[in-house]
Amino acid sequence: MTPRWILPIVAVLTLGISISADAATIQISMENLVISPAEASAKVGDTIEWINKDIFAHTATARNGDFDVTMPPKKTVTSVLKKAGMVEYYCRYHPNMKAVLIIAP
Ligand SMILES: [Cu+2]
Repeated sequence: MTPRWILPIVAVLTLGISISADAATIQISMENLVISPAEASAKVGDTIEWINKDIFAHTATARNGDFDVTMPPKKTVTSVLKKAGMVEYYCRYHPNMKAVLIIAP
């Protein structure tokens, strides 16, 4: 039989490993005034690579104020997600550009 004290240790180890191994980089691109994917899933600690393929600037501006990233024309900007939540965001210059980022804790 497994001693009782083993289980919490195993749980902590598994959790620790999964947190570090899971930090991912997610690419979100803006091209021809469209954000894709329109809905992306990520986790706190993940890096978003915002890729602007257009010849004008875009922003990824969270409606709840959690982030506001500006992408110069033809540039890629990275940001790290700090807060969980379902965040709707848009481009301040082109408000028709909208997408959702679902950030797991
Ligand atoms: Cu824009």
